[in-house]
Amino acid sequence: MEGRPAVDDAALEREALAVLEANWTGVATVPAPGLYPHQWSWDSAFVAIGMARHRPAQAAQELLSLLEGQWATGMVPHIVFHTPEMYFPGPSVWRSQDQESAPNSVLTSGLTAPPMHALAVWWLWRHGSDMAGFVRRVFPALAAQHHYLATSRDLGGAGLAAIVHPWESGMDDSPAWDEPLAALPEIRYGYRNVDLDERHPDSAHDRYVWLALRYRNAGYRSEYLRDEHPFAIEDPMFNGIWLAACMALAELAPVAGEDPAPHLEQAARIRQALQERLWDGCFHARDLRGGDHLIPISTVGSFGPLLDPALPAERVVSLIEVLESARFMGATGYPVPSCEIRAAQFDRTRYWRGPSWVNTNWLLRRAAAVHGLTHLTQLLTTGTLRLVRQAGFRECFDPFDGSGRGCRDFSWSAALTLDLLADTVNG
Ligand code: 2M8
Repeated sequence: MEGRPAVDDAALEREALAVLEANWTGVATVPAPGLYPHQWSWDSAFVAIGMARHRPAQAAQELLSLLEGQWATGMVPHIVFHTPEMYFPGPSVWRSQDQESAPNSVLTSGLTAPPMHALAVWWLWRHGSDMAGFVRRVFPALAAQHHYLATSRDLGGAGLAAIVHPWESGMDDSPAWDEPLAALPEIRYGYRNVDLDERHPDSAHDRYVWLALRYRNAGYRSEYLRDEHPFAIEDPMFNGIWLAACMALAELAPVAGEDPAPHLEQAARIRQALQERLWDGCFHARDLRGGDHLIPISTVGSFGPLLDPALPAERVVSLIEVLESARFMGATGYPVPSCEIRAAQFDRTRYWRGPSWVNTNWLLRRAAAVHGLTHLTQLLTTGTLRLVRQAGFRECFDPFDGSGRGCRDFSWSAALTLDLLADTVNG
């Protein structure tokens, strides 16, 4: 389905629902037909958020299907393979079936992804109806996911979760990972995914695969991650999302008959560590390996901690200044470039190195709303809707001219459009 410009909100909503219907497999929603034929973790959370007001039962099923792939360690994998559809790196790379803690019913990857899921369940509870039973059912899984992050991923020992692969950030090719990737050995496997080739800087994809294989060969052990794995980064977006997810769990706890206190305490630990470890005038990712330092580039991920309603007011002001400045959305026609535009690595055409994405726009809009920044909230809503109206539900967009890039009929672009439209309608 090509992105026809939808003139009115009702038409846009119908088109979004049609895309999601086409991408629904009966079990879960694929991110896009063809290139992404399985279930991706944070994609499913965004789909559930968008479907919350329209098809809450399907949104709940989406999350249950994803959680079917959760490991006994609590780890929620970044891909769940419900079908034998070809994809690289697929089950033969991850070999989840060889892991005692991996589920028997589905094959999965061995990495995780930004923990959006408690926030998605909270969204469903808030906007769907009759969700208390669903909340009670998934609460233990979400708590286990957070426990896994707090125990197996606190590689810096200060309360933040570290990502151990660029894929875990969801912002795979972000320039923030260039330097830590460049410190890895030069790898040439020779096998390439032609569809992905144009996206990745030279040899990056081989390094991605190499990192994944090292982790797999170490049996996905947390001791290996702590002591040996050569890529470990505290990312402000991943941790900002985790903090918001902890707050969501705390609000859901009474519905599930659980104590909110541990989740609020977890959120407070993340909050403190974000301030102490990732702030230097803006939030930056910390490389725990290359001499333990902050990576000096601002990306859309730098704004993740804005999702925290308790972020100190002066930090909110500084971050919003950067976001609205000519470094980010102040100089582009459309919100929000994935990398600051004055950086040498900025590239308006390359996936996660410049283009605007609907999911990060949605997250920043949520952050703006949480801080009562009405004007910015509206700007992000209308700017994002303008992108999809003009270019369709593309994977990402040129932040200067709004033209679409990457896949067409991309699920989270369609789903989050539904959420933006609902909020527009309801004021
Ligand atoms: C992209 O990630 C996959 C690897 O997992 C890829 O590069 O092929 C990212 O944009 C990620 O955030 C997203 O979840 C995934 C599926 O949409 O695609």
